[in-house]
Amino acid sequence: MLEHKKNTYFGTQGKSWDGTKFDCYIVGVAGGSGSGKTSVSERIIANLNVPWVVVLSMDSYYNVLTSEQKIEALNNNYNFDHPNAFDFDLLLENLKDLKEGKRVEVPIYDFVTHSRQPQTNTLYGANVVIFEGIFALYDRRITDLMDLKIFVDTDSDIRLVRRLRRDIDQRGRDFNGVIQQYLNFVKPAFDQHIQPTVKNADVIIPRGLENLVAIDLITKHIQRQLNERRYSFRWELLKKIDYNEEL
Ligand code: UZR
Ligand code: MG
Repeated sequence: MLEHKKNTYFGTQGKSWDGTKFDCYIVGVAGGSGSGKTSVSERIIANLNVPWVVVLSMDSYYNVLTSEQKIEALNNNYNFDHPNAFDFDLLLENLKDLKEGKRVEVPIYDFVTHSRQPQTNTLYGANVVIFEGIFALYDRRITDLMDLKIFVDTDSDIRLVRRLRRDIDQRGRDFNGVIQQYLNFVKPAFDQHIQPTVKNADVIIPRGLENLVAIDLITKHIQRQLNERRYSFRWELLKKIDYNEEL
């Protein structure tokens, strides 16, 4: 039960307190690998004075690989930075449901086996969903669902240094492997497919997490829009939820 509780986020399905249609506020955060998307998203959440804000990561929506693709991946020859590597249809379905406050089962991608784990993360009723990933602003069907579209614009040398550190420290890769992958896939994908999505953004954040002014402005904007939609009611709603009963 505790396990279940950990992965479940509550709300009332599809309805607000007065029975009107629930409308979740969706923020998209795009940018190259290592640009600071995750950190910016977490900072926005920390600054927002709103309950039930969740981050949804594009990493959850990697396609399950075939056995041939798994061999390519093992040899650093599979392109995880290409739009084809992602399941945009499932992502669209999940975001549409979240927008309406419906329950969704978010896949858990296992980067070791390159498949989806049997368990999922159950998510529903969030007031704000921050969707972050390299292709967050790539698919028009998905950007159409967003209330605010952000592109984190960080210098490529900084991104490369971060990527090197992260892959070596946290992902068990070696220096040459990271460089090979960066030059073969990460950099070309950024230039061809990711950087051009900057034109779909409402706001561009130079320097990522460092840019406290931009993050502060963005947070205030979201807060104001939520207040205009009378989101304060959700505080009341939350008080009424009895977690144990819901389980
Ligand atoms: P971001 N990635 C991993 O290497 N391992 C994971 O478990 C999840 C993602 C890589 C992915 C892509 N490519 O380049 C990048 N590979 O992370 C996107 N291989 O994630 O935006 O956080 O950098
Ligand atoms: Mg990240």
